Amino acid sequence: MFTRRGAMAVGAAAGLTGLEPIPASAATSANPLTLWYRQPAAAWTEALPIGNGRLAAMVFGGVARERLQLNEDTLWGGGPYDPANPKAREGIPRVRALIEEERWVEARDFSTASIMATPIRQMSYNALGDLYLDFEGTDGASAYRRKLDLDGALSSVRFEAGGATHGRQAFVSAIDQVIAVRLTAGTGGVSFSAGFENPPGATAVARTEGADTLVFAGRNISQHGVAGALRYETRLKIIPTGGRTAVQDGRLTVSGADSVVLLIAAATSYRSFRDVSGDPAARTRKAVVDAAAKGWDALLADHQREHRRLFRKVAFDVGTTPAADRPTDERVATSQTSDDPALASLYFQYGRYLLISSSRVGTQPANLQGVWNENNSPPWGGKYTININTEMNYWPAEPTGLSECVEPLVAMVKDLAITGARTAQVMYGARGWVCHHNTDLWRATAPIDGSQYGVWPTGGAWLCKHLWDRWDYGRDDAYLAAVYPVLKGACLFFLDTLQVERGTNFLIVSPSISPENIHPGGTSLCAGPTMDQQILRDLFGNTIRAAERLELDPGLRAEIAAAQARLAPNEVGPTGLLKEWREDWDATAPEQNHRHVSHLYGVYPSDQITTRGTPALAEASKASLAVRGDISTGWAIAWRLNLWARLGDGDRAHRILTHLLSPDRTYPNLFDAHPPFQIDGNFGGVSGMTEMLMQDHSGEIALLPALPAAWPSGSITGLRCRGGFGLSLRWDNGALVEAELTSDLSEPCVIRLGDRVLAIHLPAGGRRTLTPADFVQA
Ligand code: FUC
Repeated sequence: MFTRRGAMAVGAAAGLTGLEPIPASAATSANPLTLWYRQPAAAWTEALPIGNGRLAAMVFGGVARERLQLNEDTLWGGGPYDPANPKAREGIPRVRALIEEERWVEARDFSTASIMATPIRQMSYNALGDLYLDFEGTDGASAYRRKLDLDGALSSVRFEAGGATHGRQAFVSAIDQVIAVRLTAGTGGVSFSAGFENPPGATAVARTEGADTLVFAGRNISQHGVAGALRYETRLKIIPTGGRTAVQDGRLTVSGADSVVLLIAAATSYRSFRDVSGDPAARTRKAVVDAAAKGWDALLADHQREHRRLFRKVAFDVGTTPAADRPTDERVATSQTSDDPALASLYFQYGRYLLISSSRVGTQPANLQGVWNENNSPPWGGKYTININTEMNYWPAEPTGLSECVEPLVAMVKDLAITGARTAQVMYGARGWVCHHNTDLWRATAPIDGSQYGVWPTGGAWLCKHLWDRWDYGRDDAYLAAVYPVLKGACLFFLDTLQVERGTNFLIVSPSISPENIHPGGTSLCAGPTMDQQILRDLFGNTIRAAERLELDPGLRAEIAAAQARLAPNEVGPTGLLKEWREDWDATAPEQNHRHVSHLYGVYPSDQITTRGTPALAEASKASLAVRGDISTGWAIAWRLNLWARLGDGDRAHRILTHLLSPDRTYPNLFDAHPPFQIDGNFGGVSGMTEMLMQDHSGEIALLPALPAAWPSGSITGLRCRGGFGLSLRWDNGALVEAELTSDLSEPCVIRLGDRVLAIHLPAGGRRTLTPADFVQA
C-alpha cells in the first residue's frame, strides 16, 4: 500500500498556461489534470480527443505519420425526412389489444411489421475524414511524450530526432471555430506533406488553392433510402515560418520551416433539421481567414480562457499516490490492484472536459460518441438513444457547473416537439408530441429497429426532465416560459393516449416496453412498465409546477394532476423485488442481469424512491439491483454506480466505480468501453462520483451521503445545487470538516449531514461556512 500524499488542489490548476512550447517537466511528470503516454496511439481508443462541441479531432501523435481523425457534428447520413407511418394509426390499438390478451408473439410480430417507422432505421453520424501529416527527419526518434492537458484543452507531442526537439500542439477553439495545430522542430527542422483521406464509403474530393490551402469537399452519404442532402467542406491552411510550401500530387508540402501553424475549418450545409441551405465553403473560408489574421498565440490564449471559464468551476481531490506518476495507460491497466485514487478524480475531470468539448451553446448535443467518430457506420449509428444513453450524457452537467452545456439538448428537445407532433398525430391520432427510443440529426421520432427496442413512447418525456432540471438549478423564468410549451405538449400526448388498466382503474402506458428487457412472454412489449409511470409522474409534476410558476393553464393543471394521481404506483413483488412490470415477472424474466435497470429510474435520476421517504421501495430497489449484479456494460455499470450512491452504499458504489475504471471498461485514452466505445459511461461515472459526495433531491442537499472508506479525505469545490446554490466540501478521516454554501438567489434550503439537518436562508449573494456542529438531529 502506498502512502497517500496530502490533498492537492485538482482543478484550478494555476500556472498551466499552455502558452510555452511544452516544458519538458510537464511532459514527463504526472500532472493531476493530464493524460500522458510514452508512445503514439496504435488504436483509435488510444488517440486523444479534442473538440469545441462542433468540430473535433482524435490526435494519434504518430512520429513519422501524424493522423488527425476529424469530425463535424452536423455531418450525418441522409437529409430531412419524415418517418411517421400512417398504418400505425390502426395498428397501435390492435397491438394494445394483443397485449391485453397476452398474445405476446403475435403482438411482437404484428408490431414489427405494422407500426414501425418508415424507414425502420435512422440516419448515422458520419466521419469527416483524416488529415495525415507525413514528416521527414524523424528517424531515430527518442524521448517521446504525448499528452492531453485537460485544464488547457491542449494536446501535445514531443520527441527528439535529428538533433532537434520536435513539438506538436493541437486544440479546437470554440471562440474561433478552427482546429489549430502547431509544429516546431528547431531552425529549419519542419518538413512534411499534408493530405486528406475519406472514411470508407465517403466521396469527398481534394483540391488545392495556391500552395498553402487544401480543400476537401463532398456530399454526405444516402442511407436507408434517404438521399444525402448535405454538402460539406474541410479546409486546411498552412502558415509556415521560414521554409517553402508547394503542391505535389495533390498534397501540400512544407520543407525547411522553423515552425508551422495549420488551421483546419469544416462545415456542412445543415442549418436545421428541415433546412440544408447553408454555405459550407463560405463558412470555412471565413473561419480560416479570421483565424490566420489572429495568429497562434491569440487563438490559443482565447481558447484556453474560454475553456477554463467552464472547466475550472469544479476542483476535485481524493488524494494522490505514487501510482499517479505513471503513464495513463499503465494506470488503467493496473487499476484493479493499485492504490490510485487520483485515477478516479482524473476520470471525473476528463468527463467534464469531454462534455465541454462535445456540447456547447449552438452545437449538436453529445451523441453516443460525444462528437468523436471515425467511420460512417458507427455502433448504433452514433445516434441519440434516449432510453438511457443521451440522458446519462447530461447527468453530470448541472451539479458539476456545466449547465450551459445542456443548451444543445434543450434545443434538440424543442425540435423534437415539432417533429414529434407529426408522429403523435399521424401514428397515434394524439395531441402534443412523442419521441420513441432514438433520434438523429433530422429529429426523427417514430419507433425504429423493431418492437423489442422501438415501441417505447416515453423517450421524449424523459428528456423533458432535463428541461425542468435546467430551470430548477438556475431558476430563470424566461427560460422556463420558453420550454413550457414543450413540457405541455409532452403531457398532452399522454393525456390522449394513457390507458385505463382493466381491474384497477390505474392509468398505464400501452403499448410500451421496459426498455429492451424481454419478459417471460418472449417479447419486451407490455402494458404499463414501471419506468413509464415513473417518468410520467415526473413529467406531470414538473409541468404542473412550471404552469404554476408561470401562472398558466389552470384547467390543464387540474387535468394533469388528476391523471398523475391515477398513474399505476411503484410496487414490491412477491419475491421482494421492485416490480419492473405490472405483472410479477421479475423473478422469471429470462435475463436476470439485464443491463437496463429501467424501473430504478425512480431511484436515480428521479427521487420518487428514497431510503428515507419510501424505505420499503428502497429496500426492494436494492434487492432488484443485487439480482441485476454490479458488472455490466459501460453505461450500465455507471447507472449502477449512481443507484448505489443514491441508496447510500458508498463502498459498493466505489467498488462499481473500480469496475468502470478497469481495462475491460476503460480504454487507454479513458474512453468508456461499451464495448466498443460509448461515451455515456464517462458521463455517468462523473455523476456517480458526484452523487457519492453530494445529493440534491427531495428538497434537501445531503453532504457526503455515500462517502466510501476508500476516500477518507478529500475536497470538492464548485458543485451546484437546485435553487442557485454553490457548494464546496472538505472532509477528513471519513467525516466532514467544513462546507461552504453560496446562494445566487434568496431561496431557503435544508442541508443534511447523516441524520442531522440545518435549515438555512441566505440572501442573494450570501455565503456561509458550515461545520458539523451546525447541524441538529432531524
Ligand atoms: C441502448 C442499449 C445498448 C446500447 C444502445 C446504444 O439501446 O441497450 O446497450 O447502449 O442503447
